[in-house]
Amino acid sequence: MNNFRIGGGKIMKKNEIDHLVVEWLAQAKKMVFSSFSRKIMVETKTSRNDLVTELDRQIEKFLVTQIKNVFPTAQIISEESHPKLDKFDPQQLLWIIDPIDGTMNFVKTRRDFAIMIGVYQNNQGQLGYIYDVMNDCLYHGGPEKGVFCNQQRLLPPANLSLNQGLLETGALMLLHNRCNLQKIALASNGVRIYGSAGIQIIRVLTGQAVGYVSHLKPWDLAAGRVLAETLGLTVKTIDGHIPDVLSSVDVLVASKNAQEDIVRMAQAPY
Ligand code: 2AM
Ligand code: CA
Repeated sequence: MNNFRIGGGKIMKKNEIDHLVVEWLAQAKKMVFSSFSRKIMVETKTSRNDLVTELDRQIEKFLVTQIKNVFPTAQIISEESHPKLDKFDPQQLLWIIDPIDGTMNFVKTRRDFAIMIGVYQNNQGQLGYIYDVMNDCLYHGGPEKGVFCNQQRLLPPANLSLNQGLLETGALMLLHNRCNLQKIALASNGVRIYGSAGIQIIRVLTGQAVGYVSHLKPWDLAAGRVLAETLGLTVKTIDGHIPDVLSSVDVLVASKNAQEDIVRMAQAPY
């Protein structure tokens, strides 16, 4: 679908929406860089390692305001202040935003974080954006146009098995051996952990890793899911089901062969 009803009887083409989002992300990047010259307020949320900063809130407010200006009827889910929808009409555009994915990395290292936006309609991913700000690489695309890193088109990664590639995951999930993950990790060529769903999904999109396993909330997955599915990767729950766009789940973004290996091993007795 290339035309979207945006409220007030108006229609907008998908590539016009795409241009707008790219412009907004360029402005968000400026906010990131200007934050480096001042002290940023950091607060904890559910635990001492679950952080939100003034910049998360500033970027979220900026993106939500821009979206609402252009799409008055848009449905928006965003991590810091709009984590749920009161009413949900699947036929209307749904915007899912993570203003900073990898906030701990932003605070501690000022790298390996991403700004992410996924646009959905009828439960189908339409457009996805993962902006690796510090490398100035915007991964963007959707089913019609394909997936790009800035202007460079990405080719679908090879369909490697688990034992032919690196596995991306989260430290806690691996330490606690959720879903048999230690055994799965040992069957791969090695494990990589970067503390950002967006940055780790990029590594699967670009064929640097064969899969990414994590417990993800809607805003952690929405953008990467559009891009991964467009490239022919699988996005499934760890028990092999199609994840609901609005649910928090143990999820796997992987090549088809690695996905089969991982689901089989996750279900094997411990
Ligand atoms: P976030 O920075 O947007 O919260 C590794 O920490 C990955 O898990 C990041 O993508 C992080 O995204 C996400 N995450 C989700 N819930 C988390 C939590 N409760 N604590 C820390 N990270 C969390
Ligand atoms: Ca976040």
